[in-house]
Amino acid sequence: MTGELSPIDKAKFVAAKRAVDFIEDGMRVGLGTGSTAAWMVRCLGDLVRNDGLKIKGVPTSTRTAELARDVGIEVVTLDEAKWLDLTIDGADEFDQELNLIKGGGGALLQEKIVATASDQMIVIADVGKEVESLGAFPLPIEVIPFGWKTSKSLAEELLVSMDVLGQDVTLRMNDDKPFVTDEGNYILDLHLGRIGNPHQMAMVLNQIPGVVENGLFIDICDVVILGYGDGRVETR
Ligand code: ABF
Repeated sequence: MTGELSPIDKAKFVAAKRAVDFIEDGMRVGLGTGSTAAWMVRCLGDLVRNDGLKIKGVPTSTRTAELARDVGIEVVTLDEAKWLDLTIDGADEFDQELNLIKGGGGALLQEKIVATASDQMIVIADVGKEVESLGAFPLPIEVIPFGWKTSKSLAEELLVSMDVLGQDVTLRMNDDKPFVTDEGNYILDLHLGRIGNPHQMAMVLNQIPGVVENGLFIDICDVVILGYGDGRVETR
């Protein structure tokens, strides 16, 4: 499955492989999105096909649903599963308190709903995702297409009122068109540099009319499994 991997892919793979050790027979498991989560889905598929592991997977995107089915995982909706034992997902950044920025892949809304409906959330990441403070990675917010320019202006005003300097808000594009999420929404990326108070930021952003959700995951992640390019794995 792995062949000769680049150091970054090896880091993602070893973190993913360690994370599937936490999955037990009969569990209902949230399946994250992104290249690291894709390794986890492939590793889990191996366990299902080769070791007869029986689980139900709840994917966080159409991409992950397709991959999960391809590798033999039984896919159910969150409403069918009702509650999950465990979610394993990637992240764009995590800090010492295990707060996260997610949504670089555009699936933050389903990812947050699924992670919140889980007894435990494990994040798998390569070592480059660990930061002292969140914000170097642009913070995504998902907005409904209606009036998105107004939502963008309100987000800009909010950042000024919070004394966030050097802020810049951009509409995420895909070729020449706005990027559209699985829910048919747009993504605004907030280029903040540093987020001084992630708790406050997460709360106030969701007060803007038109904002469906933001990519700050506060007090949701329980464990981070960190992979290194030389194959080492650490837990935070
Ligand atoms: C998902 O995939 C997202 O929340 C995050 O934006 C992204 C991480 O991607 P990768 O694992 O490819 O770095 O987990």
